[in-house]
Amino acid sequence: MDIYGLIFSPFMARAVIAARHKGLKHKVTMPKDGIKSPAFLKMNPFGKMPVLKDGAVTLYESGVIVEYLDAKYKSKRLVPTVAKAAAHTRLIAAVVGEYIQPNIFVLWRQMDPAKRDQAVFDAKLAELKTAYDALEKLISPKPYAAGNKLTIADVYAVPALFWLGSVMPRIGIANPFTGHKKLNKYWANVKKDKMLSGVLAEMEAGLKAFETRA
Ligand SMILES: N[C@@H](CCC(=O)N[C@@H](CS)C(=O)NCC(=O)O)C(=O)O
Repeated sequence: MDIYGLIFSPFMARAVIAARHKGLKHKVTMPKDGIKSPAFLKMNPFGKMPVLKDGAVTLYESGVIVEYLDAKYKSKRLVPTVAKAAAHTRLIAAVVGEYIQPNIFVLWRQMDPAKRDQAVFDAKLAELKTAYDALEKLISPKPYAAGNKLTIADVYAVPALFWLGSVMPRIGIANPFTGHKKLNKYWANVKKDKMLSGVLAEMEAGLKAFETRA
């Protein structure tokens, strides 16, 4: 299968983590004419990454891709079958997807104080803090976000926390998890996981290349 895009995109990283967790053979590629080319727009009319091509199936939207991979390739399930456990993993994913990732992007785009709408910036920072307070209550780093198995909670949390760790020091918040014992422990656990730390290294290199591009 092909996953189109650049891995430093958190949405892209969700798809890649899901595929790698399941041991699916895949290629991560940037389409040669970019994501706004007519050929790419045929696969995703919004011209955004990721796009998954799995045989005759072409999909966009990271959440849909992750759910598709989990439904089609049933080993190493990302969403537990028991309703309560499933809801718990999805709740963590939702907090990350709705309240962490979008707010980090707003802060990233407004890192330069001269180009900042301070009221928006402050509101997004406050919402972000509420979100990781919520996450601190929800996660149980044993060692993964929802327990002893990697789930959809990690698929969402790992890329978002990578972005959090990259953006926050640049706006003067060295360790956003100060006072968040479980989040600190979780992040240390993530770095010990071979597959996840490999993804993080690729995200780091990708973000650096993007930010220093000519
Ligand atoms: N809701 C989409 C968001 C995808 C998205 O915004 N991708 C960004 C990369 S982080 C993108 O491709 N942006 C390029 C653009 O909008 O031109 C998903 O979950 O897949």
